[in-house]
Amino acid sequence: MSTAAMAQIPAQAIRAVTDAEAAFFAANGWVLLRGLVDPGLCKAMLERGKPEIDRAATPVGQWSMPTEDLLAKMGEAAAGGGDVVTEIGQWVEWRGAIRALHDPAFTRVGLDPVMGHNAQALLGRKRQVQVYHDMFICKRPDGISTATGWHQDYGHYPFDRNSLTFWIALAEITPDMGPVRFLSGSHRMGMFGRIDPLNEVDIIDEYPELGALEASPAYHMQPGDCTVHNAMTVHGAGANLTPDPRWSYICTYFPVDSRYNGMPSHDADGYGLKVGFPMDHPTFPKVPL
Ligand SMILES: O=C(O)CCC(=O)C(=O)O
Ligand SMILES: [Fe+2]
Repeated sequence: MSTAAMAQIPAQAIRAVTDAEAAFFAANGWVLLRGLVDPGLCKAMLERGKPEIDRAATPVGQWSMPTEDLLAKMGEAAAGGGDVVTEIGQWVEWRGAIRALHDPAFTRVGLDPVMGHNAQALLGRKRQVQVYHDMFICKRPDGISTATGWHQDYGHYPFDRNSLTFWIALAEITPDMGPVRFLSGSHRMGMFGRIDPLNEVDIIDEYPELGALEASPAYHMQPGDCTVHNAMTVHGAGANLTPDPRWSYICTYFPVDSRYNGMPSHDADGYGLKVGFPMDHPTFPKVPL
């Protein structure tokens, strides 16, 4: 971020969540936080992230790599401490701006103490949190990136506590760009397995009771607006049917007392973590420090 751009970002770049927002999150498993992040900081993140997306090795829209190979490739990069850009069909992502690169703009958001306090307020636990993963995401335009299938994040994470994800709009996102939607109350209905957006199982076919839940609106979002979802909340997104890319940044946090469960993961392999112990490694920074 240039010094001039940095100077325009206020010291308080993230606002605190309100009690009403925390109560909504507890009841529904997700919440929309209007104006969470300073728009100037979102602009800085967008400027830094856009060129990274062009590093995707796979040609646009020609994602054909088998899931295992893709995950292995991401794992190698992460275990080597590096960032990685991957085209996964539903989006193209740059993973590791904070964890691998300590990028100043992304770190400014993800490691802001207010984010840590917000995560605690929403999870309803007074425990410091740690960044699990962070991703700058582009859902490609004109339906090139496919819809994000309904899924629950919990089954993908190699630790034993509940966690949550902040999903921040970095540019205007209209309803037909595929903003993330949530099945309200699904966070209280148990585990629906590791149904991966990368495999083609329809979670609502598998668990018809989910079909009775109300889906959240496809919100029209401005830069800095954010949705947060509980790792137990079923969520998905439509394809981006507009000619403009859908730009967002995701940061996932887990409580510091979480224990590593040893499940292979391209975000956690290669750091010497011990099963049954906290994930006390600098690649999962603590917030607030
Ligand atoms: O950006 C999307 O379409 C989905 C994101 C998602 O699954 C997540 O943030 O957990
Ligand atoms: Fe997800």
